[in-house]
Amino acid sequence: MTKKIPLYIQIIIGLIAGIVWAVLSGYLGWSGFTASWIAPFGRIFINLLQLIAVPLVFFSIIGGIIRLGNPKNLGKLGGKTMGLYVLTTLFSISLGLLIVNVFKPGNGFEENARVENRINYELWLQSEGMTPMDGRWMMNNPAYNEILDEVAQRRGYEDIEAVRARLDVARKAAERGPLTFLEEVVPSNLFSAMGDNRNMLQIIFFAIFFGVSVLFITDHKKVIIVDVMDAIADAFIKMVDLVMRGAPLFVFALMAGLVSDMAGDDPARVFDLFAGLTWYSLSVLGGLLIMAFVVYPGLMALLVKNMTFREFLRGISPAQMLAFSTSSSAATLPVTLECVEENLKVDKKVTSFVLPIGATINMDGTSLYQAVAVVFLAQMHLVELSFAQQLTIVMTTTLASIGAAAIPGAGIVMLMVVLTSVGLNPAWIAIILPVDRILDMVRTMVNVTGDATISVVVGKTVNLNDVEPS
Ligand code: DAS
Repeated sequence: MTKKIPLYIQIIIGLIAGIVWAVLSGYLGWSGFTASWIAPFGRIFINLLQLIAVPLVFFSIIGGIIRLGNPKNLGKLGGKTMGLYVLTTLFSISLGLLIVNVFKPGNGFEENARVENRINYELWLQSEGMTPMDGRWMMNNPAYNEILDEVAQRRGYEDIEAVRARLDVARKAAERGPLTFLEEVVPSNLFSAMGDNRNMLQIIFFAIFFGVSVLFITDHKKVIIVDVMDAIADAFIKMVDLVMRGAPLFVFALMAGLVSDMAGDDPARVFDLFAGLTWYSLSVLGGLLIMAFVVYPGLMALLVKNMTFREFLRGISPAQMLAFSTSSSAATLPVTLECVEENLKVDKKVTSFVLPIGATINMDGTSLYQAVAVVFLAQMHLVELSFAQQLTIVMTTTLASIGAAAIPGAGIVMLMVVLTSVGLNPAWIAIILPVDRILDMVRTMVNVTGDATISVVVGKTVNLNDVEPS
C-alpha cells in the first residue's frame, strides 16, 4: 500500500496547482472558464466547512464542559485560557507597533506626495467637523459606502451585508459605550443565533451556559447527556474527515478562483498590487513570521515540556495550510480541533473549550496587522501619532481583533474602527486593500497557530485530573 501522502502536503499541492492553473488560464484567456466552472467548488468547500463548524462548536463545547465534572475546573480552564489569549494579543500588538515605528514603512513615500496626503487629511478633518472619536461618522459618510462597495467588488469577502452588519455592531458599540459588546454576546434566540455564522460568540455563550447548567445536575442523567453530546460531536468530526478527503481538489479550486479573480487575464497584475505597498507588506509579514516562529515556539519551550515545536508544527500543519488557503479561522476550526486532538493528543475537555473561543476572539495575526496598518497609514499622511494615541491603538485593536469575525477580510473592515479611534480617515483602508487578501491568508494562519499553541499550553499545564466527584 503506497504510503499515504500527508494531508498538509496534499493541501500544498492543491494550493500550488491552483495558482499555476490561474496564471496559465490568465495567459490562455480561460479566466472566464475558471470563474464559472472551477471557482464554485472552492466556495462549496468553504460552505461545507462552515456548515460543520457551528454544530461542531455547539456540541463539543457542551460535551467538553460537562465532562469537566465540576464548575471549579471550568474556572481554572477558563481563567488560564482567557489570560493567555489576552497576553498573546497584547504582545502581538506591541510587536506590530515596535516594527512599524522602527522601520517606518510609511516614510518611504516621496515627500511632496506625503505633504499632499496630509493636506487631504486636514481638508477631510475640516469637512467632517466631527470629533474623530465619533464612531457614527463612518455609517453616514458617502465615502464610507462607496469604499465598502469597492471592497465588495474585490470579492475578498464572503458577503458584504455580513461585513456591513458587523460594522454596524462596531458603530452601535461606538454609540452605546463599552458594554454593548457584552450585550451582543448574549443571544435572545438560540435558533436565530445559530442561523448565522457571524454569531459564533452567541453560540459559544449558550453552549457554555447550557453546559454549566448540566454540571449542576447531580443525578446520573448527566452521563447520558455527555455520551449523546460526544457521539454527535464525533459524528461531525467524521464529517470533517470526509470533507478533507477532497481537500487537494477543493483547495485547487479555491486558489484558482481567487488568483484568477485578482489577476484577471493579466497574471502579472498580482505583482503590481504590491507596488508602493512593499515595505508595508514586508513589515506585516515580518511581524507575523516572528509570531509564528519565535513567539509561539518560545511560549511552548517555556511552558510545555513534553513536546518540541517541530512536533507541534507537524501536528497542526494541515490546519495551518487550510487557514492559509481559506483565510477563515471559522472554516478551519473543524480541522484545527481534529489536528490538536488527534495529532497533538490534547484532551478533548480542553480543545472543545479553548479552540472555538480562540478561533472567534483570539486573533494575534490580525491584531499585529492592524497595529502596523494604522501607523503605516498615519506615516504616509505625515501624521505623527502621540504615545497616548498609540496606547489607544492597543486598546481598540484588542477589541477590534476580538470583534473581527473569523471570515476572510474581517480584519481590514474592523481596521476602520481603529483608524476612527485615533482620528484618522477610515476610508484609507482602500490604500492597503490591494494586498489585503494575501496578507489575510498569512495572518489567518498565525491566528490559528496562536489558538493551537494556547490549547497545547493549557492542555499540558492545567491539571484536570483532580476532578472532584460532582
Ligand atoms: N480572516 C480572519 C480570520 O479568519 C482574520 C482577518 O481577517 O484578519 O482569522
